[in-house]
Amino acid sequence: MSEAAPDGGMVVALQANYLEVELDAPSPGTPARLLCTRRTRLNHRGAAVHVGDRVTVEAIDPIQARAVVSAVEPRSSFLVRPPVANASCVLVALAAEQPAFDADQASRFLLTAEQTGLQVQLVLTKCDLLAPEQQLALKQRLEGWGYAPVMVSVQTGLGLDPLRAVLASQAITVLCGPSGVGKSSLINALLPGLALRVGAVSGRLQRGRHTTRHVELHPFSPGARVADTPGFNRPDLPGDARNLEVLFPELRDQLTIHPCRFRDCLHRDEPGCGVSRDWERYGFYRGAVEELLGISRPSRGG
Ligand SMILES: Nc1nc2c(ncn2[C@@H]2O[C@H](COP(=O)(O)OP(=O)(O)OP(=O)(O)O)[C@@H](O)[C@H]2O)c(=O)[nH]1
Ligand SMILES: [Mg+2]
Ligand SMILES: [Zn+2]
Repeated sequence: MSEAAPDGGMVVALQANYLEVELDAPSPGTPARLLCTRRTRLNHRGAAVHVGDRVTVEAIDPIQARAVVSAVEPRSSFLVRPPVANASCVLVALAAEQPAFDADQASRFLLTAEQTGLQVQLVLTKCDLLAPEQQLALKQRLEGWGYAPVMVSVQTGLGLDPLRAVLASQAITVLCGPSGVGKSSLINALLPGLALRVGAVSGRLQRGRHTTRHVELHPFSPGARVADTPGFNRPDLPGDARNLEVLFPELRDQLTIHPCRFRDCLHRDEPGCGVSRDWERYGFYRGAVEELLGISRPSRGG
């Protein structure tokens, strides 16, 4: 990181047209958090500014706690949805129950997270709602997907210490997942005193109510922040069928041991394909490839 300057900071939240920026090293008398607009030049370039972006601010008004963002530094990573820049670790939160575990939805969240190229940690929430043998079965199932899920419950405190250790070791951890799985509840448990709003799940499908509306970074410990994000239910598949294989840890592992004959193999029925069909997400993988090929086929007359 560059040396702390009085005008360097990080975008910690977006509110309508304003950016909330936390200064690295505020001068005496300047509040640490400033409500900022952006220079028209930045708007014109169409350069969107996102939570997690490192920025330079000018025209600081210490009394009103206002300033203007004049420059955005290049990003080291970007999570597309929810949009978070410069995260170093992505926690994908999925409920063990309420809402019930949904493998298709889970995979879509995991693919979006894997696309960042960052460390992806799976977190299974509300484990207090499952009997110990059901917890174990779900854990083993996800190990088959190439993940080592942290099993958590804010009711019993299960798994909170390992998560604290993850958060403390990362500059920016982003917590994403479907609505109602307990992301805000988890951050509240990890950061007592924060009191983020949480909402009960409802209906036959026990869906969340989209309680969190904005991405926001919260300070966890010195140099470490955690982003709470709004839940949503069905992330899009990442854009390119050819790049899908690297987003499945269990497929990556197979390919390291038995590479296919052709480098552009899509592991469907190509000659010399060495990929086994005997893994839980093979059907999902194949469906995703076909969906993406269908979408990317040029439309007639278009
Ligand atoms: N039994 C149980 N319920 C939990 C747990 N964690 C959260 N909940 C409940 O789950 C519901 C949803 O929690 P939230 O924290 O609002 O969920 P969220 O993921 O932030 O939802 P969005 O903001 O809509 O994306 C609330 O009723 C919580 O009390 C848990 O560990 N066990
Ligand atoms: Mg929330
Ligand atoms: Zn293959």
